[in-house]
Amino acid sequence: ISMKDEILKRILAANGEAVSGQELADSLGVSRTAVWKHMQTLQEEGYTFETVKKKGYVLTGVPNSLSPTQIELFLNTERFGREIHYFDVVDSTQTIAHKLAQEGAPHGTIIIGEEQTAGRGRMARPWESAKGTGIWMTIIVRPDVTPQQASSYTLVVAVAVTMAIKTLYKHVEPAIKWPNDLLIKGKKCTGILTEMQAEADLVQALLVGIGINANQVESDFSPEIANIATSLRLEAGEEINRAALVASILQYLEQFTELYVKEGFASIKKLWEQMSCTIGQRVEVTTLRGRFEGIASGVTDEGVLQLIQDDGTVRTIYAGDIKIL
Ligand code: BTX
Repeated sequence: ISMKDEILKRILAANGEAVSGQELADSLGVSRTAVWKHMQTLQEEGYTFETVKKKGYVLTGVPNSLSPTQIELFLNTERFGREIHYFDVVDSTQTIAHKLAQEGAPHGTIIIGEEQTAGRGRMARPWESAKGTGIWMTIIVRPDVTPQQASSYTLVVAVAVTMAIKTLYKHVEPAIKWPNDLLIKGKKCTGILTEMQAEADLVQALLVGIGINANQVESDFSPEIANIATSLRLEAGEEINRAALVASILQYLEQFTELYVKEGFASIKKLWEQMSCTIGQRVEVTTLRGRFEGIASGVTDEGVLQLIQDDGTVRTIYAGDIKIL
């Protein structure tokens, strides 16, 4: 931890009380001028301070940034988010995650970009990732499961993100659209993309991409998605603290991942079904094999969607896109 971060930690720990520059200098073994220079840098990063005469610095504002320092302020996990790779601009956090995972990055490593120039969804569809507005993050997860079992992990992630949003923003009600979207009042606020590095029967790593529209206003979305997308800020009516949300997601995801590895998706299925807006609905499913219509009746213990077609037969859907009719 750098001297600047150490100073920041102490000021944050003071919880709104003044911290004297002289005391900082003495206890850290540096000069007053050095402390003052670090304070300047912190201000350039977006922290704001008030100087109280004879008392010292009082923190009055933190930047809405996803820098490791910001996230660590809120982080309560053991392994998730304990290694953070943070970038201003990336093509896609997925690409970086693939490379880091191959190089042996530990379970729980996260990659965050303030902006993605080539953010992607499933089937190489583009994912809009404007600068500083959203959470564009990939988590490297190394669960002890088979590649076959891993296909339901996306649903586990959806539950964790939903829990985090509901905990921090009580009036926002996201609903999960099978398999990988969170909708608020029918509009998409979150997309999840899970990719895998595996050998025959062993998962090396899951690369869990999470894209959350946090602080966009309507004019931030391109015309292509303006009618189908929303942001948490638009729904909650307040500025979203992205670092706090990231920390909360990581905490829920760490818990649910442990449960999922021990007891399988079945242990999370009830929660998933409660949070889903898909089950019980008439839907149209587009898969690589064709288009099917029917009632989405539930998911199996493996996370596979069950569709009751009009002739009464049940079709199992492993992958596809759903339109709620
Ligand atoms: P998806 O294939 O389900 O959804 C992609 C579709 O969603 C697009 O075709 C477009 O219609 C719509 N869309 C694009 N951008 C947005 C947006 N910002 N908000 C709402 N709708 C949008 C969903 O794929 C999975 C997305 C994962 C994104 C994360 S971000 C971090 C990581 N890095 C990366 O490149 N992808 C993941």
